Amino acid sequence: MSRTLSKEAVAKLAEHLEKAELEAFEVTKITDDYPDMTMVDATDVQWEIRRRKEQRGHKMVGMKMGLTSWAKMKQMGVEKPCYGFLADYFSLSDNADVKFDELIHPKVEAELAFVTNKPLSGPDVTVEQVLDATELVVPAVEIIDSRYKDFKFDLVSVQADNSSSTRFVVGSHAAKPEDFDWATVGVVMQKNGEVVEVGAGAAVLDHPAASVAMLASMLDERGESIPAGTFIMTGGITAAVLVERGDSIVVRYQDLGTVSMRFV
Ligand code: OOG
Ligand code: MG
Repeated sequence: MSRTLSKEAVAKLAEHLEKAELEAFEVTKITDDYPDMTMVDATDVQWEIRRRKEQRGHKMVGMKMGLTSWAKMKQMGVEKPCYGFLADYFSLSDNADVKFDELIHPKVEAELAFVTNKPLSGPDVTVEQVLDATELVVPAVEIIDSRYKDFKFDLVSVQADNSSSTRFVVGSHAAKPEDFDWATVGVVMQKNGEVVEVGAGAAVLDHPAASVAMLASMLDERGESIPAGTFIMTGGITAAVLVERGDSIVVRYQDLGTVSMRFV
């Protein structure tokens, strides 16, 4: 797959999408104006958004995979995963008040996150290799907020928009990779006390560690890899749940505690 966008177009699209993120307004999906854009172009735009944040002094604190479960792919009408970066200010503490005004139309997702202790690189990383390179697995809830009108996009548009990344909350219970069978760990999401989604780790590519392996392979296409010490969110286990101001979310993880937040 090759590039179709000029450097100027990449810079312009990155500025456009980042402004929409920072000022919380929705935009039309960028493939409407650039129908020939490829995933390589989209990833160029995403890396340019990342460069802009780093230039302003933000630190990168991890990576995320998106659309790694059938529930999510079906919900969004997309058939392949995407990825994104996590900047320092995306991270909120457990029980946080999430400021609704800073967001457009947020949704929440129950995920598992892996923290690596060895580098992972190349197109053929296995689940076993990921587990061997994992220091900890932690429950994490992602708040996504597509900058696109009505949350409607294609894979190219969403990859350029840093895969809808906006905030995340990490739980306080961490486990060793060998402590649980990550495919069968259950999650229950409650909104305002009512169960709205349930699922298990295997919803993500049969095993959430497979999502880390897929990230290594997607990064490898650009000559990049996953360094030791990387925090990686592996993708929503269930469909994402739309929230409104005033909603409170609790996600219960089997034997791994809860992660909560309130939208204010
Ligand atoms: C894209 C991001 C999806 C996940 O965990 O599947 C994602 C979107 O649905 O807006 O983060
Ligand atoms: Mg997610």
